[in-house]
Amino acid sequence: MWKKGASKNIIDAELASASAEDLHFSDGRIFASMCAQPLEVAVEAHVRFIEANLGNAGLYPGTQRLEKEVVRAIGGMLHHEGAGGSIVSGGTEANITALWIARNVTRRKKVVFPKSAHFSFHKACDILGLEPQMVGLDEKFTADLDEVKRVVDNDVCAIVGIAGTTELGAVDDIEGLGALLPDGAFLHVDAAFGGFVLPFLDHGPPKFDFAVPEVSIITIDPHKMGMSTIPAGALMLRDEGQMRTIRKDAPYLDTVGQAAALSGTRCSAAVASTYAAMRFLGEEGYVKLVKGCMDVTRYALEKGTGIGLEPVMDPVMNILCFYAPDVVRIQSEMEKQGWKVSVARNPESLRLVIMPYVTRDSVDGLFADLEEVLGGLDD
Ligand code: 0PR
Repeated sequence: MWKKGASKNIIDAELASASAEDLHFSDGRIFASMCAQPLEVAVEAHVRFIEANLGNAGLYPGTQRLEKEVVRAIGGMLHHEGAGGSIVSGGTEANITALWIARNVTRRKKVVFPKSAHFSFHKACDILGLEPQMVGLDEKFTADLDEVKRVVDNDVCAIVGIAGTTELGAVDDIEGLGALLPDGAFLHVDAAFGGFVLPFLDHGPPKFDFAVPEVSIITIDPHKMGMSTIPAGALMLRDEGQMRTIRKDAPYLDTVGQAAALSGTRCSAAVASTYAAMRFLGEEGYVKLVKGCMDVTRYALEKGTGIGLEPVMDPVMNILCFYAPDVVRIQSEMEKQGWKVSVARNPESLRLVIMPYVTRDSVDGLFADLEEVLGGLDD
């Protein structure tokens, strides 16, 4: 610990130097992040609500009202105006909480999810003492329904479907999973990434949300394609009453004396930030944003095929993967050129996430260097 405090100028210089070591979205070189550069209006909202803590909601009726409005807006976007829920720290917390609720309601143990599921489901099973039952993928890289059918039984607490897989952006057949749901089990949809993309696509997105009657809970992250600040995830429930199954007494709190969230102190600035982003963009703004991302994604697809790369699948959303030889080496060679790309494992491929800050110019730059790297692979 420092003995004496430092001046603002010194702190500012130290922070500036640390920040200069970081990569920034504005550099146009990051193709491996699922978080966006938050909107200015969202950053300002975040700062304004920096001290709010919905962990003690009684002190913050205004923030609480904003949270209700945000939840209602997201519910409407997901075809259920009456949905309940809360703003949480991100997809991991939302997924853990979803399975926590499912376990407490059903008192069952088995969770069925595709191997494309985010690793937060393994964390959730670990913490909650649930049994993961992983199923393989079909030729569309979505949960294999035949396998799901084989493994479901009356021990199933939840089936998980992914609406926008982390690696490929594939969307599981949520209606198909719903048809296989055993009585009383939950259908949880992880739309952490896809939730702010699918509703705004112009090519007839697959049904993934509360429009599918079996869907019980949805994870959707404002801090990914929602343009909010980190940490903002959302847990959306068809039946808000189920939140009571995770409620704990907290008699000293200046609220109803009960808390129903995994976190105690909650970063409520993210509520304001999400409100600001959604209010500022509106549906029209997101349609435009997603269209921009999809245009750049298709442009990148052409660029890739133009240099002889084969896409793993036609991109449903703004994630694009190409088969390539020795992808790990390509990734590290690209890193030497200052590009951050990632590697998907299922199947092994070069993965590009085309977030709103990715421009055609940076795509041009990336593929020019990628072509050189590919040419030099035999050396
Ligand atoms: N569900 C899906 C489908 C996800 O893709 C992710 C995160 C989560 C849940 C968990 O969300 P949180 O990270 O908000 O808890 N997917 C990315 C990942 O873990 C997140 C990410 C973001 C990765 C920014 C890199 C990065 O620079 O790979």
